[in-house]
Amino acid sequence: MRGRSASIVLVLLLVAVGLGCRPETPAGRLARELKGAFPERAAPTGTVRTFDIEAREAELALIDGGKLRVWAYNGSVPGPELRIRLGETLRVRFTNRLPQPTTIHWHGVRVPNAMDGVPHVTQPPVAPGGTFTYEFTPKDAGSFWFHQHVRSSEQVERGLYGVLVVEDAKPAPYSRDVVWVLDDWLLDETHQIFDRFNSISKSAFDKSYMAEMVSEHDDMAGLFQKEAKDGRVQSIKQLASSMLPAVQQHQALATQTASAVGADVTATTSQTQKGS
Ligand SMILES: [Cu+2]
Repeated sequence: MRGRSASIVLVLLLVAVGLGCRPETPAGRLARELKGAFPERAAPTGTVRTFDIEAREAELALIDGGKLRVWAYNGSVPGPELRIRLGETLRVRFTNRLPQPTTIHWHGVRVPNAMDGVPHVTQPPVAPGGTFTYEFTPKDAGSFWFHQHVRSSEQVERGLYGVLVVEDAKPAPYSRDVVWVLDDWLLDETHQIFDRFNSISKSAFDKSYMAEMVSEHDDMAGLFQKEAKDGRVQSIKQLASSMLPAVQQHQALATQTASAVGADVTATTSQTQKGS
């Protein structure tokens, strides 16, 4: 009997030693170090702040008297400033009046997953004419921004972003709180937004992803060739010659991948053949 209990004690000891010696993973270390640094859950006071946001095309008056066509939340760029207090629940009744699907992402805000606005992952994209209600109680005070999350290189560039300020539950006294949002526009010769958004990610959420990729590499290759031929700018010439092989390699890879996934690249590949 005595031998048996001794061996049980020994086994327990070995288990304890084994647990203690297991090396800590980086994620485990982070979790331990940050424990208690941020509230794990929101503490809703029960007050709900409701905002209506509509994404639609709009025109902004420019200081030179011109009009800039943009896509905007509630007709302004940046969009509305949403201001709530910590503990209050934000409810945004969103309507999409754009010609493209879209979502809203709450940048840097710890939201429930379903409110994160990642199309096809946490919610279906909001189709043109569709609506979606975002509702969450922030866990942290702070100044955040929100923006769309579909074809971002186009939709952010066209103006779809705004500010969310979550004030402390008892804000420190101040005379004035001013929010600045800085951005720049890339305009074309007609003084409108340059509408070649030039990113493969812009079409990541529709079926044209691979086709776009092929076409964009085609554009880049063509541009480099043209600039190099014109010889207008020496540095562009050098850039063109150094980058062209890489661009062509990517173009070939994109074409292969596109045909492997069955993307429709007939239009763009025929251009490629014509151009080269
Ligand atoms: Cu973001």
